[in-house]
Amino acid sequence: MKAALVVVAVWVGVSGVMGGNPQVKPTVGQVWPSPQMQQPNKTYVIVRPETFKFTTTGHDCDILRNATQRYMKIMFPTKGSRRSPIQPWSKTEAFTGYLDEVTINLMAPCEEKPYHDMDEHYQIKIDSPDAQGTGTIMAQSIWGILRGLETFSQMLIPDGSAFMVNSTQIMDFPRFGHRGLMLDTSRHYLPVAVLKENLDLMAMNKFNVFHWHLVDDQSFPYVSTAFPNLSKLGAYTERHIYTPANVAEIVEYARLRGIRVLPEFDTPGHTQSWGPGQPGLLTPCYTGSTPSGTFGPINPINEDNYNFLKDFFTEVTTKRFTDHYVHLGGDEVSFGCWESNPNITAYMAEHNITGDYSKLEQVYITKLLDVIAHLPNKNGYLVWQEVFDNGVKIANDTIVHVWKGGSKASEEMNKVTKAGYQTILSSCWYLNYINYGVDWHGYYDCDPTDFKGTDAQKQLVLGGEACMWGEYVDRTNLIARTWPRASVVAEKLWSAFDQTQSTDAATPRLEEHRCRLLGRGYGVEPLWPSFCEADI
Ligand code: CP6
Repeated sequence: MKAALVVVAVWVGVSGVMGGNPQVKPTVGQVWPSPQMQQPNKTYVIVRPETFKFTTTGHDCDILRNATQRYMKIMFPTKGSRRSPIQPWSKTEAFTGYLDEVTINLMAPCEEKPYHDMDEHYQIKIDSPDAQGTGTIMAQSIWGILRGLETFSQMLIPDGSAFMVNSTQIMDFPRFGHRGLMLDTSRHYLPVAVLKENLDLMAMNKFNVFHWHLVDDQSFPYVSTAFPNLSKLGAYTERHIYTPANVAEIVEYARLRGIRVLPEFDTPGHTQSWGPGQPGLLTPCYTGSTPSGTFGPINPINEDNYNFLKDFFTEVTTKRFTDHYVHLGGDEVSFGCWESNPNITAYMAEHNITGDYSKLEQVYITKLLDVIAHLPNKNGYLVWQEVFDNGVKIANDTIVHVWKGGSKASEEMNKVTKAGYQTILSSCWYLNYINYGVDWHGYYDCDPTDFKGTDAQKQLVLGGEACMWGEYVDRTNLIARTWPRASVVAEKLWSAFDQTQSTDAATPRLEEHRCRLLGRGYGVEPLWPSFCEADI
């Protein structure tokens, strides 16, 4: 990482064009999210779909072969739209040759799966010393190559039956290591095909974490082999589920795109759907001295529950999901049911915490974290901010997920990092809120390091996530409501701080990006009154 940054600094010094006016026309061929450094050139090369190919000179692997095949189809679709630029192409530009081959140079062996803080640097050089253009995508890691391929695919400017590409140099890397998108598959079931479509779009926006909020109060679609009743009795139907094969399919689809799958199993609140399949798990609520038949959060005083959680999370982290991290939730625990239960009242008296229900929540979380600390794979974990807010003792390397406060989350970011915890931000990126009118400026004006704090504190900010909660979203509107609004967050998390300060500058590029995604066949919604050739 360090070495690469030194190279980068020298390179900026030479080019000195960074942060130039991103509104230069045409916007077609400009890359979203904006590369850290790009040196445009006056000359262009021509790419002919019939003759173009990717070759590899460095290391090779399944991820790379899959990616080059995928990008050939993305760049040169056999059916579907081949669109002309939004802005008329100026024929005065200089064409200096044909680019028939882009060489992919992966300089170190492939890594098997994506992980937090993986290297995503890459460089692209397009040149035309003579009539034959040359192109290379270079990186130290397969993840950088994937990002570079996406960038290259966006540089193609449709022109009749061929494409033009600027003879440019790009040196690029992400500003933040954690660039996530959260989807909720409990409020509404999302078919595997839609989740894959969403992963395609994530890759096209250089997101690298799919945070999968799998289960919640409304349904339990996740199939556990150790506890099959959870989904048998907790899913909407026996078809609205994610089998082990489905999960493997999603994890693999994401891996091939350099995307981690971060599963969330939110407890002790938001667990109504767990109840039917696991008797004794939830707290029985009482009316007076008799059980009312309704249930509350996980029952923290039933010791059997911790054995269940140990077996459940062992399966999740060893058999289904491959990421080092798991998200443990811990948000929005309501205390009413605990208050009504006489056994809980007695327990609290015994432990000298009478009346202090956040202390009881702490008892639960502390024991859960003890379970997690002893998992076979020694997984890391994230929690929603309440766990920190309520003063629960959490491990030093816990990642605190800040989601409250809308655009005023800076005080919380300050507190969390002052306490020495790593953090990711979502507060200002709740995509489930929608407005009439242009509603992405707020996402673009939000910055995860925009809080009072020392440099050391800012170093603890790993990035952020856009969240799409599922109460009003199912397969019919997921893609349109999420995209291209999530693209705005993607650029904030990838591109340099100085490049992402102006919504005006972003506007024509975002418009072009939306049209590009539409042209690739995704039902992404418009941002304002606009025209996109791919519309018809
Ligand atoms: N479900 C869970 C939710 C929300 C949260 N957790 C939520 C809260 C406020 C808004 C949207 C979603 N639906 N489990 C909060 C993290 Cl505005």
